[in-house]
Amino acid sequence: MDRPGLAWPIEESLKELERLADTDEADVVAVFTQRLAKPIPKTYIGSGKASEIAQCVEELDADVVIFDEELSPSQQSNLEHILGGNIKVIDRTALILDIFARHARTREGRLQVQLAQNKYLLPRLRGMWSHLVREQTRGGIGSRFGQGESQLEVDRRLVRKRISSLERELEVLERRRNVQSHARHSAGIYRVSLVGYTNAGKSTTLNALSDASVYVKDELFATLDPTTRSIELDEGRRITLTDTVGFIQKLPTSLIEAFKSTLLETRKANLLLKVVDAHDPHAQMQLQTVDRIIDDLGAHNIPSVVVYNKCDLLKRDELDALCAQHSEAEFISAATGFGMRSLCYRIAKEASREERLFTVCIPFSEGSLVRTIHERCHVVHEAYNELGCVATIRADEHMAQALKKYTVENETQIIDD
Ligand SMILES: Nc1nc2c(ncn2[C@@H]2O[C@H](COP(=O)(O)OP(=O)(O)OP(=O)(O)O)[C@@H](O)[C@H]2O)c(=O)[nH]1
Ligand SMILES: [Mg+2]
Repeated sequence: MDRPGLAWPIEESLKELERLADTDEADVVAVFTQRLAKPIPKTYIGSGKASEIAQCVEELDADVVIFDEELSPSQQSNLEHILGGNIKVIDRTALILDIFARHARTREGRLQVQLAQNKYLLPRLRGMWSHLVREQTRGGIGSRFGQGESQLEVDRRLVRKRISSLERELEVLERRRNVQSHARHSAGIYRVSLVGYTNAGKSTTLNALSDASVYVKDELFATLDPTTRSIELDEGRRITLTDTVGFIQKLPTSLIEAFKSTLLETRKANLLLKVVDAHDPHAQMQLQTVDRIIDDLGAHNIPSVVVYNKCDLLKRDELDALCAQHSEAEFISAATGFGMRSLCYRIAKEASREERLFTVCIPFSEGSLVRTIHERCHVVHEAYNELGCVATIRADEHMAQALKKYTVENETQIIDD
């Protein structure tokens, strides 16, 4: 529905909805728009438009009508009534939930999707009854709702019970993940998170920078579960790089709530790489959406670098213009390797901003500490004397505290001693 104040032009939003439908293996046979000042409370669209859709649905023998914005439970069932027959009416949220259900691989991912589905389902149970009964014969989009429960058992009480049990299970997994991420945090390793619009090339970038083999596909929401890899930059510094679920405009609130712990991991990063598909005509709108979601997650104070990916698809003059416009950004092609060295250099530069320079003297008895310093800090100068290894290093505050007892004012002090 086209109405004043929409963040995205309606045609663009509908094109994206088509891609979402395509990812969920549905063929789009017709597209309708309506210009209204605000939605009609009972049926979202006007009655004339609803009859027009009903007629087209019959002529084209369509199975599903997808609305680009979230419908209230009553709008959904009223529309089904008007459109008649076996037509299923779903909204963008249900479609995205269905894609997530297809793509969830890990236990945590599956539980998060089930939680989001059940939260979406709860106020819609009455309307869903007719869907579910019809599902027995039709299958397809939306049929993954209420997984594992017989249709007759689906009532509010059971769904509420399921929601609390999913929340409990997720809490346990979250605690476990927090212990792992705390271990990394206390090890003082610089953490970089890849964030960005879905399909921008985050996973491809992670694969290009590490030996990861994260699933990459030209479809929306290929990645749901976060992957972290430890990589060594040229100067010997170790960092972790995390790839996570992509963002989209109108990201359903039930999904944000269910994926909160995964999304909030972003807040623990030292640096955000905002990966943008430079070849997408809507790159800037996508970047704005990403920034809005980062704001909502409370991660806006984390230093960030915008990384324009897929530069191999740009013509030379397009790339030059983009570079001129965004001099602070990085320009890469994760597919061809273009710009990757510069990106690594930039990460190292950002990491060194949080660091200070100091000198330590590590006694010979603490040989393993010298190895740790090489792994986690940037060693500017290193020499050995009779006391041990004297190294001038760049390290973050955390590491500086951990090495406090070995810190010396300057190298001459050691030599004089
Ligand atoms: N030409 C070109 N294609 C790329 C590049 N980087 C990624 N792609 C393609 O873009 C598509 C999406 O890449 P992914 O790495 O899966 O993107 P993502 O950001 O992880 O996407 P989601 O996990 O779905 O949010 C795939 O078909 C990739 O092969 C690039 O630098 N150049
Ligand atoms: Mg991905």
